[in-house]
Amino acid sequence: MQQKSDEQAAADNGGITPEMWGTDGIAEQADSARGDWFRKAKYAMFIHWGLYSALGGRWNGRTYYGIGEWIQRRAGIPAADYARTAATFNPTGFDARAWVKLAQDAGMRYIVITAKHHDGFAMFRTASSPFNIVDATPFRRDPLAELAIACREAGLRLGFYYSQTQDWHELDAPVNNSDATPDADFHRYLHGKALPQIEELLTQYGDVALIWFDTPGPITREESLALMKTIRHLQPGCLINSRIGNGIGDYESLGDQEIPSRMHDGLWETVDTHNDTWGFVHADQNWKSARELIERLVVVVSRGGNYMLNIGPDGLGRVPALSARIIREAGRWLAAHGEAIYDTIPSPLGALPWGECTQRGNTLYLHVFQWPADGQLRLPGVQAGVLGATLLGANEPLTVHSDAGGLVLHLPAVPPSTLLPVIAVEVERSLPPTTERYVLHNCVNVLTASAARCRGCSQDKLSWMEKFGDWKHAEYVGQWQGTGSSAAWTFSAVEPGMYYIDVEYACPTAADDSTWSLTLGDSELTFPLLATGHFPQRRENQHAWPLARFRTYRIGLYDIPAAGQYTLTLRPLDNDGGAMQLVTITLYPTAG
Ligand code: JFZ
Repeated sequence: MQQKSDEQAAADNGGITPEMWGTDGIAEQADSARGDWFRKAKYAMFIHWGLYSALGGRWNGRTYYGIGEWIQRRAGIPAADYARTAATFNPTGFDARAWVKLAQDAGMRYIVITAKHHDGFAMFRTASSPFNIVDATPFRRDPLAELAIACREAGLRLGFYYSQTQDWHELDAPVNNSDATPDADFHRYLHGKALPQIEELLTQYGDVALIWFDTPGPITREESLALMKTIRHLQPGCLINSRIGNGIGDYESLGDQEIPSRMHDGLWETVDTHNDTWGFVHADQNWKSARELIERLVVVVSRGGNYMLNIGPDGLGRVPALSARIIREAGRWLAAHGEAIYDTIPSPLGALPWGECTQRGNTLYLHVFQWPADGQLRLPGVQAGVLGATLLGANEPLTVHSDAGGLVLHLPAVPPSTLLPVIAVEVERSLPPTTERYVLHNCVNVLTASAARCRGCSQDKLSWMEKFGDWKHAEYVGQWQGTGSSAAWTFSAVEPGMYYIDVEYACPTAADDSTWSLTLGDSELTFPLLATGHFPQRRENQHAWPLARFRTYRIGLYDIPAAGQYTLTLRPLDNDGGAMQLVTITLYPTAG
């Protein structure tokens, strides 16, 4: 397939370029005082709400799947037509206290709401543009003012999302704006609308926890600094996320819905959404379950980050009922297990095959994703004395013994009826960090691309969207340089046992039938690659092309004969498979 030039691709996409979406790295980090509350809070509510919420992913009788807040761009709605929808925007069901109550029931500690998204419509009282909810709609109320009061009453912090670069209503903000003219003057937009509105946000609503910028695109360092200076001047305690652009800001926002595969340093967050859109879309009922939400929160927190989960209220201001119900269900788990989340630090233990670990003081919180059928939960490699171990929510102390492989906790055969069981283990001293990896026979063991040692191949990340704006991410090992290249994982097995081996990879047609080898000690499995197919290219997608799909194939069975250290090595046996992208290798235990 012929690769399009970047310019050609950008023109086809109405100017949507990869840089637009990209999140910048971050050079500075909040001083500990400014970031302290953020570091402890862990869980937040993100709210995308605007004129697009009333459209709900529909325009002229057609449904647009994917992120609803981009409907203006996706459906090619002229700015004037889009602006006219304000005349009927009347969210009489909006109740700030009800939203805040939901956040509290959910166990969320702060709220960030879209003050102005890319459509340019201000969801607050502003003297800087008539295109706002107070002046342009029959509603006439300022929802941010009501939300600020409700948050203050409840003791929740409130922050504002502000789209600083994209503004599809303003001819002077040319990025992604099909109506923009050659004499567009970004400086005029920045100083005439963006900065004044940010000043309003920082002076009309009391303490602002943070300003959440987005899609920095081509914004210059000078412009990012001007935004930062305004914020520092008006509210020195207000945090700024990395999407202000140009490597500044107080904390890092990872790619949308990106959950890192291992420890990540500094102050950071993962933003996630409950379904596949941020703004309300009628057609999207693909809600993550309460268990999934808790798992995602736990994984992020155990890697050192905050988890901000988005809800998309509809055009009347109502949170979709199923979304609220599921978020409350997750909240009941947090009410009982909050000590394992808030104000914790990442686990000192390396990757645990059965779950995740957080820590406060000398207490380890073990989040057991896979409850062991034999009742033995291993903390491999841990040799510290244990002062006590309990299942959160139960009073019975758990028995613990230690052997050459580490600590073993004896669990009841039947897991407790909670979304995700957590065990608190008090150790006699703080544990040194470990990096060793283990494979256990009473759980499914996943070896990830990011944990591989590469020779003649390399680790990389891939992001793609399937509908539109619903970002997916994968880390993989790729760019194999033929025979002689290899990826290897070293681990310890604490007991003998047999395992099925599942390999998850993407393989373009060109690499089909290339032969590969996976060795473990003296045993070798060889297998041919099977082409996995690829996503058809759409006008709206902008990734490197072609984009293969990931699939999982079982390639055989290994017998691990005895406890000990092993190395699993993957390598091509010919030079045809260089484009194979390996994501995970799973060791799936079986009896025998
Ligand atoms: C942006 C917005 O365009 C979108 O509408 C939504 O508000 C979301 C939270 O943020 O989209 C992005 C921004 C950055 C990345 C992906 C989508 N990224 O860095 O991967």
